Amino acid sequence: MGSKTPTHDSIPNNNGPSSSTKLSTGGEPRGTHLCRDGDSSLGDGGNDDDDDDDQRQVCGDTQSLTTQPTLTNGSKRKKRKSKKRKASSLKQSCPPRVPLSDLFPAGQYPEGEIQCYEPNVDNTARSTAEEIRYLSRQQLHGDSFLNDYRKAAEIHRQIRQWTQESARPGQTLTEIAVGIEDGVRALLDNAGLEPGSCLKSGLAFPTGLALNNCVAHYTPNPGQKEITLKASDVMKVDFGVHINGWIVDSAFTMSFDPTYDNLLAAVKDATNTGIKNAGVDTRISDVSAAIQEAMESYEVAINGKTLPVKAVRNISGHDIKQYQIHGGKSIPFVKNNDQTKMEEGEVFAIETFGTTGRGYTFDGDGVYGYGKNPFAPARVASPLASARSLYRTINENFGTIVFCRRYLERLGVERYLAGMNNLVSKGIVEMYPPLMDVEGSYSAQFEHTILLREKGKEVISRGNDY
Ligand SMILES: [Co+2]
Repeated sequence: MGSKTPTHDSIPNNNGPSSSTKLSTGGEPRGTHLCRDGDSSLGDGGNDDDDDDDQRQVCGDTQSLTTQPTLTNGSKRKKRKSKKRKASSLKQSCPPRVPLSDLFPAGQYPEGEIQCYEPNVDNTARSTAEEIRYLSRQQLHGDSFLNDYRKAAEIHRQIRQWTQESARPGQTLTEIAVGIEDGVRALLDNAGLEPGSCLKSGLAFPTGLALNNCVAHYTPNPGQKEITLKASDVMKVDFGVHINGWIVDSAFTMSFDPTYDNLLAAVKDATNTGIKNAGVDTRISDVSAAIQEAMESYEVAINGKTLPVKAVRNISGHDIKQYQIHGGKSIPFVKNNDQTKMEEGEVFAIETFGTTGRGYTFDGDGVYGYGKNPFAPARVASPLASARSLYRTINENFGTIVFCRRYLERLGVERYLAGMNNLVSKGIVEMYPPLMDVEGSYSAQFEHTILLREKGKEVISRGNDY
């Protein structure tokens, strides 16, 4: 999930030179794969059959940035789960419904990609204030914290792999979103229907399925006109998994037409460049500049017209705090003078958005989701009974986790719109609208969550796909 940033009017609109050397990377994931089992990473390696080796993808693999991640092209054979397999060689089902704790009976989840900090980074000199903040983030060294975080990341990998294989033109966005959400809940082994259970684990924000010139923050709402995915659409898929409020925020882009391969490649490159440049004591402005340079070295030809890929100016990457998707630090995708540094123990969502449009978003019609203001009082004094009861529901089930109307309605909440509008008007709940670029433009997004650990950064959501 991206965060909106203040305007940087002083930033020159530099589209950068085009590069023909980068045109080969390409546009994965484009979803050319059949749904299959035998695709999850396994606690024991799971080499029980040899006839499906050609189609196995181990999600937990670490991935070098210099290697182009490629998903294996699926063969048309569809495997069925064999009953004679031992419990320890259990495979993820299709659609994914096997709890992750069953796939990893030892309870240890795979680590993400570990990247060393750049050697020129001096992370010995910490100011006193930074030191104090660092000590308050000691949880990054706790075993259960890290293991839970890795579990959420593995769930993200398995669900997105299934999404890349199964999401197809002709499906409605509701089908795709609900498929992702049902999968996440099943793998967490938490349906999230009991009071308070969504706070233990669950979806960390509304599943984003933003098409084309809708850059970010679109999710289908109940009772509204269905959108059907088309073969010409560029779809950003942005979903989050949390355990105990610690959020894996990761996103990718799907297209079904090679026209957009360069757009996707530009944004994937920009995000990986941001990850590479992130580090303890790194100035955020340096990360932003590197991101912009990578992104704007690409161009894309659409309908015979060559267009520069622009970095979107008013959305940012962000740090993540417990139960808080946007912790307060922003990483723009364009050059800036922010002297803020990244610090040890922090968690960042490194994401970038590129567009063929203006590169500046405006609010679209409708609602993406709602999030409680972290500084809101425990109780509200509203004359509206529906606002008071809705606020109790929000506190009990979401706290400061951003949610959408579908998440509310599956809890059985009805007739909440007047109450919600009341809470929004009081500033107790923030409403998030869709973020749009100009009509006819196309945009893409890639995003990973990284942990700035003592010895290196862990790209916890890294997979074979991106
Ligand atoms: Co995000």
